[in-house]
Amino acid sequence: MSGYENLLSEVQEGIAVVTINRPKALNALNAATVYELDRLFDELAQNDAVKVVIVTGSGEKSFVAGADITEMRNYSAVEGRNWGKLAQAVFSKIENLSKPVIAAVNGFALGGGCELAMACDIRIASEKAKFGQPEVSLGIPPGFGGTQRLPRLVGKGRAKELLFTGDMIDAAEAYRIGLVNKVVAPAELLDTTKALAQKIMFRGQIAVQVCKAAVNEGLDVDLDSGIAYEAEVFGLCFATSDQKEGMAAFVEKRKANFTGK
Ligand code: CO8
Repeated sequence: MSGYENLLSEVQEGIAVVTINRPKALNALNAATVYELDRLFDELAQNDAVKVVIVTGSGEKSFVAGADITEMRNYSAVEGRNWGKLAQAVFSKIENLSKPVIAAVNGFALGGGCELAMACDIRIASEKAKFGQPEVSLGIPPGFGGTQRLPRLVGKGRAKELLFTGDMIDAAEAYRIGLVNKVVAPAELLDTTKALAQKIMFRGQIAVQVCKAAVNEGLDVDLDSGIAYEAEVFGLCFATSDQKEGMAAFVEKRKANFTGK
């Protein structure tokens, strides 16, 4: 996966690590980077060698310090709306990628950076990570899904406090309110995230994909519709080799050898 100016990516043993790489701007997302994310996630979707994706930021200081303020400061209303729509579409693509996506949050995850982390399925944070939606200090609301994904993750009251104040919170507080799944020492961040990716990778991949789709689908509809969706996909899994293998392995008291088929 080459030809990217602001992203680094490598695939090793089924795990793709995508690194946002604009260290001079604390990995802020300019339009070029968002277009690159769009293209890279299309490639990751197509690449059968990739089972789980990790997203992180380059350097020790920042995951992503938001949208690039210098680039958007003179936007017109139309340009602002188009910019928001572009990034929203790319973040939805990440959220709905059939493979699990884990954010390894190594530092500042502010504005668009916090929104990028929230578009991932799971968030592991370094003790040095800082989260926030500081947009109101710039005279704008979040525009990459923050007003929608934050309350879904931490609840309405906590989300509104973060959105209205623009305050930054540290990793321990992010963990306490359910914004991140786990907090680890900076030096352990990538290894811990890779270990989680590996654990998920060795489960039945179709079942994992179905769990992801059912959770995403279900949160947008009423409970009965979500439950009905679950029954359909649950049934469909009985047509897979993975289901036969998983249950045979249980009965035969051995480890399952899933093929993702
Ligand atoms: N955009 C552009 N450049 C940035 C950004 C950014 N978001 N963040 C940091 N930088 C640059 C700085 O300008 C600086 O560049 P230079 O060295 O050329 O002066 C360099 O990165 C290092 O930054 P600092 O010197 O400021 O580093 P500090 O350690 O002093 O501070 C902070 C780190 C606290 C992270 C600080 O840089 C900061 O507050 N950054 C801005 C954070 C922010 O407000 N993010 C939200 C941006 S808005 C957003 O994401 C909205 C998304 C939705 C838009 C929707 C439009 C429709």
